[in-house]
Amino acid sequence: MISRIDLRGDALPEGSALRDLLPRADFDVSAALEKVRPICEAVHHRGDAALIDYAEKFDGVRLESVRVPARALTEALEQLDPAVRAALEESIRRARLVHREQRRTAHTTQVVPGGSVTEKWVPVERVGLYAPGGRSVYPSSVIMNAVPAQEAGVASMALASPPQKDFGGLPHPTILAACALLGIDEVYAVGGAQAVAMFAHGTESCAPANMVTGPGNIWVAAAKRYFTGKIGIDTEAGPTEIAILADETADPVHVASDLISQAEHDPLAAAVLVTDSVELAEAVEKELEPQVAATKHIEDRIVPALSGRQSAIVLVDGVDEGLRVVDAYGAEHLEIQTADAAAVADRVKNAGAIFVGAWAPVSLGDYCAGSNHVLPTGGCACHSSGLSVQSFLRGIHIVDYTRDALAEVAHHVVTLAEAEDLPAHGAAIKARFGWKVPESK
Ligand code: HSO
Ligand code: ZN
Repeated sequence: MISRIDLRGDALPEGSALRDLLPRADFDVSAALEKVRPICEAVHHRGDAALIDYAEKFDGVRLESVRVPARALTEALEQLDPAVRAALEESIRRARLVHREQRRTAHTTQVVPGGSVTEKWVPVERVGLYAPGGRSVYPSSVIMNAVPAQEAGVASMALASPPQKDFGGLPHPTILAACALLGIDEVYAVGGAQAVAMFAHGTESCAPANMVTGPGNIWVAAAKRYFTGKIGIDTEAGPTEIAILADETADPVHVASDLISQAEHDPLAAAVLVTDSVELAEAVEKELEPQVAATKHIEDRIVPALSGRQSAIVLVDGVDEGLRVVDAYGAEHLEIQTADAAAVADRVKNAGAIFVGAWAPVSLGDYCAGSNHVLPTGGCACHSSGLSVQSFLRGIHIVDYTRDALAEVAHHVVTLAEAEDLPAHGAAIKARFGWKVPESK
């Protein structure tokens, strides 16, 4: 069901050559760009009318209005299964604990007497959250997007999610209930690329947002790329990935179940086991069969995900080589199931999030660890981090210099301006000192 890549014996190649040996899904966002362009343009020019037409075309419902009435949110919360409500509340509580501590306070650096730079942190004013419908109705993702935005102090937040035919054209009731729990009262029944376009341009019923975050399919990712520059985004969010670095101390039952847990998301989801133990590799291969057979989304997602070219068991000579492999891969989620897992985890450089030891599976992080589950995919972990309070803040430098502090450094500014052939830059300094460069002290 899952292929093997044997990297034992020879020395591992360096950098991108090593990365090229590792499996990865095809997720070609640029090819989808051309397809979303007309949708983005239609929403720009025709506003709500275009959103209503696309809902009919893609979601099979004719909407009166894209705005979800407040009463639908209250009703969804009232009808929510009490156990699901309790679990969502606990997830929110833990996420708040962690994200609250990411808040930043302004800091002033006294560069010279009379010259200072303060960095203040200002939340993005308005954020649009996207929550997918269809195969992935994830109220947990609403939490993971909303909590850091709220803890950052974002004042205005709206959510869009596709209208569901089976629910009278409203977004899925658990998404609405999650919004109600989080205090999000501005909700739109709009899906896909159209939702990103609605937030980017604004329409008659929805004011434009400065930033759009949230998971979605390739069309949502393409629309985010289309509008990058006009709006801020979180990540383009490709298919989910789990990598597990394990040695002979790992329990194959846990390893197999964790690989399957993320394969469950998508036929393109990636499950990669990196191990120096052939015994573990064999035991995991054996264990996958009955566990896959006993679960739900077998043929449509798990089997294609595990047997796809994006998934593999990678054999390495030792934990050191394993670390090089997982660093080259840069997984969205990385589990360390080795002896002394914390020390091994400490050495990892590239991963969206790291899960240490036998009792911290990715499923815990997906829902209730307190950590964020919006994480970089596709190897982006080597340059980006997961969603956090920081994602919703802008650091603004405030430069404050006195006359004396400017005079002291004026000759350097003028020299650099001349070196760059920008004499007017230098003149802006000289104008303040009778068109002369003040004497350097
Ligand atoms: N593992 C997914 C998030 C998720 N899992 C939502 C369950 N629900 C990407 O991090
Ligand atoms: Zn998941």
